[in-house]
Amino acid sequence: MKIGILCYPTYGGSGIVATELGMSLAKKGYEVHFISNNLPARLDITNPNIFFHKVNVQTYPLFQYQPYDIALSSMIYRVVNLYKLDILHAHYAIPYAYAAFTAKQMLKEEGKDIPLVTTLHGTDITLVGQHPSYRHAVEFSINQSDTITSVSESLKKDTLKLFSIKKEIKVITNFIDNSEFDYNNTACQRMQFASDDEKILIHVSNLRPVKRIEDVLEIFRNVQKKIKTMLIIIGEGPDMEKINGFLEENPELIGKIRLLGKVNDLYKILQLSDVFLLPSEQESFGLAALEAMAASTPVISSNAGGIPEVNIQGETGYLAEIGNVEAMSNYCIKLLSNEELLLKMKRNAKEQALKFDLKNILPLYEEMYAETLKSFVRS
Ligand code: GMT
Repeated sequence: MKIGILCYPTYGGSGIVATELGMSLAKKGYEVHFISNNLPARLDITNPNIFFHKVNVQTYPLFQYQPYDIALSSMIYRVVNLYKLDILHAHYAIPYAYAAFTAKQMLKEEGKDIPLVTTLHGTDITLVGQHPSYRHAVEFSINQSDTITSVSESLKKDTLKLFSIKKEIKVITNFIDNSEFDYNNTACQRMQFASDDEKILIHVSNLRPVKRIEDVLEIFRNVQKKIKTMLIIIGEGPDMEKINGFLEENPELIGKIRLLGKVNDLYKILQLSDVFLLPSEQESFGLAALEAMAASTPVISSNAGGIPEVNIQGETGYLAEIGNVEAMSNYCIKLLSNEELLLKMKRNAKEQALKFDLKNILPLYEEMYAETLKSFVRS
């Protein structure tokens, strides 16, 4: 089967899921064509079954805004024709499902067609998709998809509440390849960040306002008053300034917070951490929490969106209402001050991550492709 994957190339969750999915399919022998404006961050282009098609946006003095969506739909149309793709898989409604619909219309003019799967990832539904500038186009392109998938039950519920969707939405959760976590050398690498008697809190995100970095910082401030702790923050984004502002107001914490930006060896750093913090305002699934659990790191989070489907209260970590920094700080202190509890939760976190293993989720995507193709041929 030849699959066209349309996705954001950046470090965000939707791009990561799309890339990991495509690479796993390619390893199984599928021919996978990525179409995006840049090479996806984690894409291993050395696999002969993987192709990358860069969308070039031709600039022109008359354009105030560069027409990416037009260039994208033209590229989808060309790749489908040139490489005889069997199915298109759009990750994120804007602009991918929308541009794929336009490409399908171009193909229909020539008596051809291709089935379209759209995977909803979160803020395309709950945030940006709600804006009047995009709402109708988002609803339209979701309804024009042959198959719709969502990454959690919670996102499915939100989509049905916020839009008028005429088709069934199939839930296929985020996944993780547990075989990528290797436990060698974590002790020696840990020394680079913390002393033996110090605990490590970690937060990984694109530092958008929905991630509530101010809560992460406040939790850390409360915890380190009771327990010797340091905080690692991984990622870059618009709320970086809030961290700098916090450090200006709390100069005594400067040496205790390490800002690592974007890193290549994320999994290694997660493995040497003690607790992952995810106090998000919105989170359709929380891939970052799953990555932490796969590294045997328990999660203290908000109960936003799909997080409770991944982080189980009192088992793999703790959850509190969005913004309840006090509760999250207390949970953190409780966990870090009880070695036995911490060890148990680390084990539980890993067990939970195994349920979302690639081995279990990849077949669901394969079945979904097969069913989509079957009903497309019939219709
Ligand atoms: O969380 C982000 O800011 C990135 C975002 C994206 O759209 O790329 O991630 C979303 O998709 C991920 C993969 O399906 C989910 O695990 C994240 O929970 C979801 N983020 C939000 O809903 C805020």
